[in-house]
Amino acid sequence: MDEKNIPIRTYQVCNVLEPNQNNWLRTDWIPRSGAQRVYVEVKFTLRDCNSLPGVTGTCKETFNLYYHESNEDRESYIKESSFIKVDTVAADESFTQVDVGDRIMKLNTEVRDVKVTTRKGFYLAFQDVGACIALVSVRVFYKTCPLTVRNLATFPDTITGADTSSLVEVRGSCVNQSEEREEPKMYCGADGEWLVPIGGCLCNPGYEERGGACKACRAGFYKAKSTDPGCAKCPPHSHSLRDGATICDCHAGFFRADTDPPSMACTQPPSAPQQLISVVNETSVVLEWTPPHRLGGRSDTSYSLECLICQTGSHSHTGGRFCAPCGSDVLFSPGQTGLTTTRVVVSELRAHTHYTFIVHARNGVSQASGAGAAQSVSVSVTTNQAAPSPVSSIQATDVTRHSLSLSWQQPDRPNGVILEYEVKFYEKDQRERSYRIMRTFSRSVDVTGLNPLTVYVFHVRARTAAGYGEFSTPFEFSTNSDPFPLIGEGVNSAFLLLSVSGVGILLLISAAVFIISRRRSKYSKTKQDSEEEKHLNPGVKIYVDPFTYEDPDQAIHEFAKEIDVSSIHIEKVIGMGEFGEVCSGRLRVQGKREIYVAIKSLKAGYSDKQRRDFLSEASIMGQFDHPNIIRLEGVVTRCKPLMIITEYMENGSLDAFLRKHDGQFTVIQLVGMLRGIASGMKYLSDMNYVHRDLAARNILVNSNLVCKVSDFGLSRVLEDDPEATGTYLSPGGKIPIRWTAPEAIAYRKFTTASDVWSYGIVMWEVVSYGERPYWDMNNQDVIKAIEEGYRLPAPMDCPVVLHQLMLDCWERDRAERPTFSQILNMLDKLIRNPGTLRRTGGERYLQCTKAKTEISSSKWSLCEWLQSIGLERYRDTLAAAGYTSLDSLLALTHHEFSSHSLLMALKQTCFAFVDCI
Ligand code: ACK
Repeated sequence: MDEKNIPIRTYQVCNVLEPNQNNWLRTDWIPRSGAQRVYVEVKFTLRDCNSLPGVTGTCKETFNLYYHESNEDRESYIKESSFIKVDTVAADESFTQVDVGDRIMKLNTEVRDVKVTTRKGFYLAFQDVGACIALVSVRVFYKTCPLTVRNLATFPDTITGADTSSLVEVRGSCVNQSEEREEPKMYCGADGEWLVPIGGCLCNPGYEERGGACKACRAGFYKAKSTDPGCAKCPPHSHSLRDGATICDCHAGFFRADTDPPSMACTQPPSAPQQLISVVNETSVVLEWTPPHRLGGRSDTSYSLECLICQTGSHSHTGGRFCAPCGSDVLFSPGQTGLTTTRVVVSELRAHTHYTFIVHARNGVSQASGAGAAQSVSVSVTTNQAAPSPVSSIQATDVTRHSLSLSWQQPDRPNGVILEYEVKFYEKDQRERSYRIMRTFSRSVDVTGLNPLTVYVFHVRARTAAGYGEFSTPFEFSTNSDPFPLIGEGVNSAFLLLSVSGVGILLLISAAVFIISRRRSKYSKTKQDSEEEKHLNPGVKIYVDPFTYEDPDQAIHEFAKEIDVSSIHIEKVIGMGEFGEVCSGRLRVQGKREIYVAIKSLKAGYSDKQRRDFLSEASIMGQFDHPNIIRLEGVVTRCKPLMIITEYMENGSLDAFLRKHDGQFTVIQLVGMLRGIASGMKYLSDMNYVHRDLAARNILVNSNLVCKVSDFGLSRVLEDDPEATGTYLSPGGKIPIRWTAPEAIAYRKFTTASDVWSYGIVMWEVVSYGERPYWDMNNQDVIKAIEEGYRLPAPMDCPVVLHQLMLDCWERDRAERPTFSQILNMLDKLIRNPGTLRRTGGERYLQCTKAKTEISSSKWSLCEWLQSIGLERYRDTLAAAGYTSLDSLLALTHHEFSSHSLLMALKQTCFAFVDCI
């Protein structure tokens, strides 16, 4: 009976009373089936010898387990001696008690293992040597490490090794849709357990690991490389429609460059570059533009420049001009293609020639998209006159003791008709200490009066209407000892000496005159308000004050064109003017193309004076014709409301425009705007017109960043400008204090020089992107601070040269201020040499911070500190106000501090000032 009282069959033996027992029981042949170590689990019961009375000496409590390896599955007789003993098996302590009737049976389970490697199979045998034993069951098995998938590699069911310590190395195979990363390997231990896996596989592109298998990426996802961690969502502007995508396709209109990784969003080519401006300087042109409005989602925008040389003609390309590519002799700096900066200097152009420059913007997908002309902007320019280029080579012939004949080629770029050549030469030993000059109309000259056997150095230069070009490089020729023919013998060296010393004296005198004139004034003394002088100057058009006309309508019809109201199409209101609304709209005059215009109207119910004042602006504007002065298209006076029609300026007034684009322009662009304003003001001053209300709010800006002076009229300075104030002095009207020169505030001395002062303020407004001059100081404080010598400081990042120009415009003595013509020259020079704009006063603010530490350690005197922050010119003023030491400043309360206008101004100048204190 077994534990559950079910009858079972057992092999039994119990010859405990007889000595020398040797009873064998043998199994059938057991095939090895590839196993190398087999396990034998034996279940048996064994009688305790003590429980058997009278058996001492013969009774045993063990049996022996044997095995015999064999290829034969039917061996009928195997000798006992051919069996190998596995073990002597004893009953275990932990046997199970089984009640069998009135007896308690103890069922033992013992497992033994044995290496079987030599034959196909084996037999087991049990030897009893005198125990009372029943063999209940024998189970024979071997162990395997079961089939498994690790690191995406499948490892098969593997039979363990022969020894208890042996490890079987197994190579895995990659699962479907995967590839080997590193040879997948694992060891199968003797106990049937796998050890740590080595290497493994990775899912193929388009597949990711899910539950130990490689599954296709779903639509909308992709996996590009097997090493990518998993399927990723398609990047912006792309999609995948089917499962298993290795890359996402771009949406229509979006592209991917060959070098773009699949994880990058699909992108677009850039839009056209913007705001291309050109500044012509003789035969070079500076082109500058701003990056495209739309970069297409990429950061690899580059530009290339197309240069076309154009002749005016009947051809339809480029606006009725015939254009051909510029020659290879044109220079582009820093280059013509692959540009990453937005400024190019084009030089070596021909003088007096029309050019068209096209700036193309491209990026990595421009080619893929097949995009062409849409991404470019162009500008047409005409180069100015320029001096001829240097003569490149000189030859000497007919050389004798005292003479030689010199000849040369015309310069490569004469840039005009050559009027004459100048030859300069000297003895090489003398260097240029004494030289002779000869002039000739032809390309050769006979030089005589030379010393024999002497080396001479020759330079030649050409002159056109534009002036002299540069001298050629030096060419050396030597006279010889040949006496024949002695041309020009009469010119001896004494004459040479005389002429040279004459030239020297002349040079000395002119240098002295130059130095003296420089000493007198930085800007050659100007007759800022010498109306008489201009009246005397024939050919200069003088502005006519419309108020000198008795009948104001006569003035208006003299200077402005009457426009038929039916040709005006008003579109929208853009602002409020002094006399009524300002609208934008279109004007179509017969025979001309339609243009955009601004329309100012005079509101109903006006007085006679208002009508006159309103129309006076048109009468003034109508007299001007300059690219930097707002152009009058005409007036409507024959029906109501009265209107003044001017050209339309897309970007509105300059102050608001700059505030809107704070920090977005290059210094060159800002200087370009200032140049435009200066050019307009020069024109006005040449016409003897004094503007009186020059301020950034009265400058208008068009879509090409061209600035034009506007807001003309006589009464308006006194009445319509909200900046003008009537509370301070001015029996004659209101004055925009912050923009007005001190003499104009004090005794209404409005002149071109006071316009120059206002221009300096406009410069400051432009460079500070529309900041309010003198910030929140009140008008009284501004007047006082100016009186005490305070001037606006350089705005952030303002080039030192520009601030110096502002300070010059703000000279107390109006005769010391530059003229608009000088300002214009100066700005042109800066544009030609942008390097000069590089130095800014930024370092002063640094020094301010430094001063703070120095002051707290009381190392500095007041004077030293003012010096360190570039404000030493205020020392005397501070001293006069009783501040002679840093301590006296430190003792100031905040209230006292802000009640002193100069200190207030200083505070604004150096924002660290308060902190310093
Ligand atoms: O700053 P804004 O837009 O520019 O607002 C004022 C407003 O009308 C009242 O003067 C605008 N404005 C005046 N003249 C013109 C013009 N010719 N083109 C465009 N805007 C103009 C000005």
